[in-house]
Amino acid sequence: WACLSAGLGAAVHVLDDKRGLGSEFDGIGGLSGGGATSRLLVNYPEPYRSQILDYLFKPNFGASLHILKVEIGGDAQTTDGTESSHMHYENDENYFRGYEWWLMKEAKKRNPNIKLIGLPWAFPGWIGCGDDWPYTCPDKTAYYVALWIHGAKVYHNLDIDYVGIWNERAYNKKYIQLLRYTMDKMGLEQVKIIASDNLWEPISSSVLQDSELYDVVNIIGAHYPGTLSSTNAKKTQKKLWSSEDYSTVNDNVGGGCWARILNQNYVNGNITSTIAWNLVAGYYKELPFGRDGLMTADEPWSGHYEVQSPIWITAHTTQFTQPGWHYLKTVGHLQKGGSYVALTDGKGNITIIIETMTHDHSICIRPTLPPFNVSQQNVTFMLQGSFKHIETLKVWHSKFDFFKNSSNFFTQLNEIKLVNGSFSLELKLDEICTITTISTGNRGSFPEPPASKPFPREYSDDFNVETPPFSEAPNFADQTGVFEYFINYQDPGDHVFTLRQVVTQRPITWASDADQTISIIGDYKWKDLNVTCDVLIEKANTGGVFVAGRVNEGGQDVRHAPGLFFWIFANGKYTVTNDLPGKIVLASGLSGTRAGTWHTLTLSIKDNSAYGLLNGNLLWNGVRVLQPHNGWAAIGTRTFELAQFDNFRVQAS
Ligand code: 147
Ligand code: CA
Repeated sequence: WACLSAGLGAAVHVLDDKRGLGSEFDGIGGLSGGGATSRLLVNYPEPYRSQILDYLFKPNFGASLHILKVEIGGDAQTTDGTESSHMHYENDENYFRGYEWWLMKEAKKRNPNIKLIGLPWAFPGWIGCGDDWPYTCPDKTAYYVALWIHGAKVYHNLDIDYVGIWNERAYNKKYIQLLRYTMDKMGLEQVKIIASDNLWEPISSSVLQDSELYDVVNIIGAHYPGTLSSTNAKKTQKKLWSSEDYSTVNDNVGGGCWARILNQNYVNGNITSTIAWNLVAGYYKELPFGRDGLMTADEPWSGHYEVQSPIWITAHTTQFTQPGWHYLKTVGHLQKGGSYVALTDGKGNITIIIETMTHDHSICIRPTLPPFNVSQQNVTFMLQGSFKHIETLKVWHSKFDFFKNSSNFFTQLNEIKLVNGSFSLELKLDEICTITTISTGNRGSFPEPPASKPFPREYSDDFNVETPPFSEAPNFADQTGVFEYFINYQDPGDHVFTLRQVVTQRPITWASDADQTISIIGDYKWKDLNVTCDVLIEKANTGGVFVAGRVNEGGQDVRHAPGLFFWIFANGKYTVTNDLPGKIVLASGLSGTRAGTWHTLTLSIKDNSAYGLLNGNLLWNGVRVLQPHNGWAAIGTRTFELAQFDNFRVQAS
């Protein structure tokens, strides 16, 4: 069927290195963060967690990624959750928060050559010197980012290769210069700067107009370029990267999108690296951009994960090329649609990747895909220059089938024997072929993972972990603020180990974080449930905490999340509200609650009625809940304030 040798009458494409090579190839990557996209991955039981990591990073196994890009956590909401900063406060430094350090180490364990990139989406509030802006005190911001890179080396022996400026937000010349200066002073001269992780403009014209800026920007990174780059971008002669791309549901159209842009970003845009948002969909599916990862791992409670087509599409390029290879000058479009690229290591190896994705089967989330046609065709490739005497080539093949469920991904076909340096192919629609001298290609596999299961209906956590592997408790997905394991050394015994909300000032945000903090957990489909939690308000007089059910929105939409929220305050009052902002009050009254003492809150919702207990006694009853009908359970605080939570328990029916 596929990639079969074809007869005469085929269009001829010459692959030649005699007149020099094209651009240097910089690799294919995945992005963890922007934000909290790997949140649920980290708590998978073994062996499943290692299997997922193997599918992503292990050379000659699955996606075998060349690049891992991570968010430099800024304590703020960055699409699907918040990621922790290494400096919550100005005098605070901790390089063991969150999971990106762990992820980078797992990637490096599998592939010591993987390139690492860090990029901030948000910053802790103190960075702004009183302004909601990271460039008021650019020296602070530069020092903060350089410390993250330095900490990666000192505490984790991780060499960060590239750093960005501020995801899809403003850049600032003085800041970029200061970042370069600060990194150099700290011995981080080898770290290259990507700017500006937005569009090709205005960074390209800035760099062209300003020789000082030109000198400190190493790579122009643009997002979702639709395979094109601008005239100015090319004029800079800098490397051009699609430093964030894809963001498409990982079904087969998502795989088709990825196949098309991996080739055509170079063919059309001279773009030499493409990075997928996101690496792995490890967040509750109902959060924004659900399943927009190269694969899915969002059920640590069952161990179930899914390896979708984008993993195997990635393998078509990554297993047969490396950063540092060069594209040939002879790449392009096929006569009847589709594209081909060819790359070489400069030592005689060649890898050719061909895709014939049709329009409707390769639509990405953005930008709009202009119409084009692809039809079945015969093509001939003629190898010249260093490749003239190659006798056989390996063939790896994928075929998308959108009609019957018979897609076929990343299978090895019979070798091609070249005749006078030529070979011909009969190309069908929606196919990917890799034709290569590299013989290490391999389709890795593991036994089927466990079946998918919903989040357990009965779930509890006492947070009694002396040396937790991560700073966050499993399955809690922070949506505003940061919730960390905490030890009360002074406590007589009941609440030594707790979970504490630690962000005390509104961050310099990337999304519209709520004015309250909130961490969600459980199953979005939950309707009727009891949530119980011991809570400690730490902020005297004005502090407050809540437990909630049916929390119906999260991620970058969390600010106005509907749900049923049971609040107690340090001023001795309680409220029951239908929303996180607390604008829709369903009940209120006196509770006698105060800061500095533990209280137990219980929220019970059944059908369209709810009641609340304080320390086991009925506080309010018969509150009518007309909507929402379902959602996650949650805990949180009234403002950016310290508070603790213990003995969390949920029973859903
Ligand atoms: C990107 C962000 O950088 C990611 O963190 C994630 O939110 C991703 C989801 O698709 O989107 O931000 C974009 C938001 C809007 C556009 C492009 C990127 N847009 O409208 O073109
Ligand atoms: Ca405890």
